[in-house]
Amino acid sequence: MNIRTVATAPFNDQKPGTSGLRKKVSVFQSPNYLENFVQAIFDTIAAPAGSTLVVGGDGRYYNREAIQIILRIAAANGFGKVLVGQGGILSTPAASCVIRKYRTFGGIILSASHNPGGPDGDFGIKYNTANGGPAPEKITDAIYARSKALDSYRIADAPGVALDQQGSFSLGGMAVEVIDPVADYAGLMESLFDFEAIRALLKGGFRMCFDAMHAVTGPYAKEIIEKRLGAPGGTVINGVPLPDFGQGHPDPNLTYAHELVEIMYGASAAAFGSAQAAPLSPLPERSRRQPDFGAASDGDGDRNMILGRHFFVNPSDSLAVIAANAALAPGYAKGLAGVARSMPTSGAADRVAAKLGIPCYETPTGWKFFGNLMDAGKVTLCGEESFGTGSDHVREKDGLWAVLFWLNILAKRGQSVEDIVHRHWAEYGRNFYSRHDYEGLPSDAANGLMAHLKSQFASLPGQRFGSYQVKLCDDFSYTDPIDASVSTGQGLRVIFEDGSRIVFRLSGTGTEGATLRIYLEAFEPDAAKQRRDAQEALAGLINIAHELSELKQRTGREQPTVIT
Ligand code: VG1
Ligand code: CO
Repeated sequence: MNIRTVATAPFNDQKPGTSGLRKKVSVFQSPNYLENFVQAIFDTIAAPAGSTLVVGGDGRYYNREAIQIILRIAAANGFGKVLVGQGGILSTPAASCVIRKYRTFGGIILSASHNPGGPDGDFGIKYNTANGGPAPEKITDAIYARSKALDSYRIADAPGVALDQQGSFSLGGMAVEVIDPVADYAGLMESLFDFEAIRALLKGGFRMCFDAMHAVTGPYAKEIIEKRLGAPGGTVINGVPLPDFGQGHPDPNLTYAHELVEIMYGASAAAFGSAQAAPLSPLPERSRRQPDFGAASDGDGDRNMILGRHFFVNPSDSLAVIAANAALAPGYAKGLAGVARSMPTSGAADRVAAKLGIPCYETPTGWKFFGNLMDAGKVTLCGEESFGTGSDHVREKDGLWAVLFWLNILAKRGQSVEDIVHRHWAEYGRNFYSRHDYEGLPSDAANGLMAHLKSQFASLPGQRFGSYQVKLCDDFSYTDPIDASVSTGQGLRVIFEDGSRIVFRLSGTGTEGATLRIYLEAFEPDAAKQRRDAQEALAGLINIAHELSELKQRTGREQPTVIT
């Protein structure tokens, strides 16, 4: 095999964010950009010669080209074998599953998740370790440091591998195995949930719709929901992964999954969710009677949105409902070791954990912080308010897993989605919750707003705003209970005497300007007051958030771009 060492100049902007390195496609296409980052990963992880790697992505534009480059660099860096999903496809949870099942050294996942794709869209790359989870900060920091010092990379001069055909191939002496991207994952799902009960539910007239948003979950959902569970053909919509996601924004929320929202809400959909809801098109034939259950997943298949008929399940509530009903699924019947949630996620899961007598951990935003807890056997379920739920079956959040968990619960309880959530609130109380995103802000304005908030922290405790009195404010910092690593600057918290909270954070996944996220939470124990609209219930906190942050003066915005 002919290996070339190519001289290169380091880039200074290859710092991984909340979930890997994400940039515009054009940035990744610029000479040596991808090559440098991949070499920085390989230099950092120092895999023994002959190690096996997993490579796959969400099918977005540049996925195939990037995989060919990565394969040639892997061959030149001494890897013995690479497992690649057919067509270059592996959803994020499926990649995690494959890394674990075949005990590989690690894996590279190509995705910018819910960010739009296409030549003008985003691309991303993320390294996962042998446990199947996103590399912890210790490693991503080291990759970044290496990327700033890199002066060459190694690449094999070899023709590309045909990715569309399963089988074993050779690339300059390194084995490349093109695998079925769905089979291992589907098998794992079948081992966790009561497929027979779900099959019976779907046979009995229960109707569902799954929106794959033209992204990676299409083939997975068709195999599992339509083929193995017997849902009628057409249950999965937008089920073919497209390089530009059909020019959509593959983010399963009320704003971007509007086709599903129209189906589930019918004509009243406009009243829900987004400040920017698209105008409704005439109802398609199939939505005359809305399905009982609706779900969507994101670009790389790790997020999920759960809907009932005319009903939205807040992701924080979804985690709590799954925790409370976990014993209904065979894979979780033996009980939960504990649960974990990201700091901005509502405390609904904490209440379930307290009742179950199990610990609940609060981590910074991003799935990489759950890995140590799961590896140590301290938690079984994890969740984030950003439509992410998962368990220790893999080390990534998992969209379809959450959908199947809900189907399992629905099959066993025989109640509607709405009923289950209402009963949950009546039992545990309701944590009213919402996140307001302000996208595309100038970075200076966003940083100034955060600094301004922080500057008030010393004087805020004790101050009253209407019925709310500030108890404490801080900049969230986390000490990992397993390896004692410390992560600072993870979000500004304003906590009130009654437990209500406002959290301010800047996104670490965007590629343009800054995105400010404002997370709002208020607890309502009184069942008679729980069925209000969340925005209405949180109106007081929203005003305080605007006042404290000088949002309008500093950004010129009054309305968020996305409300969830
Ligand atoms: C967002 C979410 C976070 C999630 C991350 C990756 O990060 O808030 O909860 O883990 O995306 O999800 P940020 O830094 O933009 O708030 V995914 O599905 O984009 O891999
Ligand atoms: Co994702």
